[in-house]
Amino acid sequence: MELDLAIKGGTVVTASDTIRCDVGVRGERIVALGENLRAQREVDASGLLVLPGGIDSHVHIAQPSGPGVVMADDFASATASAAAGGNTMVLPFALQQRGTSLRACVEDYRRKAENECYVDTAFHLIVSDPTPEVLGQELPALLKDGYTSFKVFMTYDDLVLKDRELLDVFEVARRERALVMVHAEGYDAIRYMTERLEREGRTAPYYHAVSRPEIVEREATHRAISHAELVDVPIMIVHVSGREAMEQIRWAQSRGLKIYAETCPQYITLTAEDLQGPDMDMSGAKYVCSPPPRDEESQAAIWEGLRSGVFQTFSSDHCPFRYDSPSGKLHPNGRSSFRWVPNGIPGVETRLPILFSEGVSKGRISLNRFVELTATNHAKIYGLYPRKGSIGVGFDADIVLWDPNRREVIRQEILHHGADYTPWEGFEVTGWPMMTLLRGQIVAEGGRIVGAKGAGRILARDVSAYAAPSGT
Ligand code: DUC
Ligand code: ZN
Ligand code: ZN
Ligand code: ZN
Repeated sequence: MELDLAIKGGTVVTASDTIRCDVGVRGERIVALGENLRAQREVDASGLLVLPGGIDSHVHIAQPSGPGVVMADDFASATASAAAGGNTMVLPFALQQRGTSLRACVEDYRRKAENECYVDTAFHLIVSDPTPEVLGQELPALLKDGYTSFKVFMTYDDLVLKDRELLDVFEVARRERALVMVHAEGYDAIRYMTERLEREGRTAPYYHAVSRPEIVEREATHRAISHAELVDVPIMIVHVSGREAMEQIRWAQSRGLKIYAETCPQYITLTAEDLQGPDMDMSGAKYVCSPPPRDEESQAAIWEGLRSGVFQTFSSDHCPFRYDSPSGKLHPNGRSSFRWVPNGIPGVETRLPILFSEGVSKGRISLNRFVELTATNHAKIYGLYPRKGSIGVGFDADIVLWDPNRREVIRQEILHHGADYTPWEGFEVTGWPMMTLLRGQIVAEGGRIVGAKGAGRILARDVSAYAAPSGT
């Protein structure tokens, strides 16, 4: 068979297997796995791992984040950063702003992304205004158009859903087979803590973490699970930060409920202490994200959950703001209280190296589990499998060549995102992406972007088998 590309001499890793073989590509797809494949274009992968391109199913790009606040990435910079970090697909959010049509919001994001992306993208929706029109017509129509998952929030003034609204939204998801992602932190408890801290004059960025302790996340996680059980709908609890919320999820899973869970690099590498900065100063804002990072005991719990299967996905929750900017972390209002510091940190480019280094290189998880947590499960859960998420005949040739022994120090100056800092400045890793291929074409190589802007497509997704209710 005539091949366009052969990746030769590497070790192919999937969620279940590790095999020495060549990978043959014709057009955009993998058409052969075998020995001694020959092609017009050959890439020498000896000494390297041949992994499915990373899929990051939780990133925020060009999302409105409050008055005067601007996200640091557009679709071009975010997807370039993703590609340089070994990813071939990202799933950002199309956020519905209250009082507006969900469809109009989606079209708006599509316009921003069209002809801008270096890797493939597909949008989740964020439902913030579940009117009868949205629940009855817009959402079902969008789900049929391939937007098969959406996120809901249990906190934030502009986004929070009341319990009754959550239940109504869950019911639509059950009926339409959509996968719901839940941001589980309790609105009222955060309000209470925030006002108490502000009264006491405790307003530095560090108190962001104090205002959202684990109990706040645990309570909301329990409530989300209970509502999902009542309706009988599977849900994905995103960005789980520590032991307390995780125990709720484990409990639900042990009872046979379809509760899925995601965690992120910040919860295995950062702690609330990082928000203190050197001197309880504004530099702690660089680490303000929600939920906040916890402590070392929680990090250990998250590792246990990654190993034992409580978590299905490991995403970045890339949500970049510039630090040294009045439209970013140093927004003028943020000096009066942590409550006005934009929530989120950049991480789409560093997700894979951090999990590989801390997980695989340090012997905490297997290589196959790494692939499952960073690519395969994202494709399966979000309706992209068997097109994306593995290396096998028929899959898109979305591949990253990975050097398991390469040592790097994460530094802002080597990254491609639009932020002006990384929370992992100086963090040492073993294992690094050397080449990223999107549907058979090289997008990033040796830390340089060589792909074409606009080569990334906006994809529709299938309904996910993971979204099927357990009952009838
Ligand atoms: N939730 C996210 O998913 N990302 C950033 C901030 C937030 O609250
Ligand atoms: Zn969230
Ligand atoms: Zn309870
Ligand atoms: Zn997020």
